[in-house]
Amino acid sequence: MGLQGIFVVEENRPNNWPQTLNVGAGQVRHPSIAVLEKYAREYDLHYESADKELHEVVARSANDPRLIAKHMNMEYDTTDATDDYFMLNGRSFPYTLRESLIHMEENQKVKLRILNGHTEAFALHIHGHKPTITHYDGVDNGPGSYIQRDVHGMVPAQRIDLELSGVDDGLNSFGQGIWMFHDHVEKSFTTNGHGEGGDISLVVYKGYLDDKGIPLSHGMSLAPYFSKTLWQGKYPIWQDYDTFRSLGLPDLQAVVKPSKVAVQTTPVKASEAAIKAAQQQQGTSAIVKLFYGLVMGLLGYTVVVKRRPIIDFTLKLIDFARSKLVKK
Ligand SMILES: [Cu+2]
Repeated sequence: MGLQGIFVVEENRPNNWPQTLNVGAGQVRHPSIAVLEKYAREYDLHYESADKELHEVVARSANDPRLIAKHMNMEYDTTDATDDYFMLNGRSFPYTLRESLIHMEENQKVKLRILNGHTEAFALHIHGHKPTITHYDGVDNGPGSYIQRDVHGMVPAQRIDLELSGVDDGLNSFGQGIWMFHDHVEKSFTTNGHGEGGDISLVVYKGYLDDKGIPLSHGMSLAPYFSKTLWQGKYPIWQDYDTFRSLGLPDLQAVVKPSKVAVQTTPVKASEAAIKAAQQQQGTSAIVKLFYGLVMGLLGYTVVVKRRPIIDFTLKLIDFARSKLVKK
């Protein structure tokens, strides 16, 4: 959380004019000449998360930097913090489907610049494709470093550039259609604790969009996802998959009782006898320990103070033993 963005430095070449500001959606509408020489399109994918408690801390600080600093550093505990919202280019599912799609065409290559702005690790998975990493934090380390794989892991603040290929050869692409892409860290496909949400979006091939630019779905409507009931957590997202009601009607009002309680919330009290026994044990052992401490202290003190006579006595003893041995 915080102010973040992707700052792209383009090659210093004549006519290499890039788009200077890319807001929302992710698609770079006017990529540089250098990018267009290799790719059909370019997308910025900025992943970010937000903790509603932190948001609340800042909101009640009246825009006063002193209050913000006090609340953030002394009240808000980062070690206990958990993110509640996971976004791709500032949007969470289903609004990513409206604004952060990756458009593909067969045999085309698309450039993706990805920033992990989450507070935790991130694992980008583009279904049906195996993209190739070309740049690490903006650095091209040469062909030996280009790695093609299924899931690209990133730690916080890392950036990678990927080449997404639409060559349908069972390696680069598994064919045209609609493919999900998302962070494989499970909590990041939730929104305020409800699934599905978070930073899920789709790679959509040409011909798989409706006239409004929304991905075509088969046998179901995406409309309920764009209603209030979804983000209020009142719409169980998979229920419409059984359109013929072959499973009967779900009993949404059923009361669920957990079979066991994982976390004890009521304090456990020890019996009177156990408390007495513990007190007795603690009492005697403390006095005994004190006595031992006193004895050891006195002994140490005596050894230090009377060290001269002790050393003399020891030397005499050694001399005596030696003289006895020599006589023999
Ligand atoms: Cu996946």
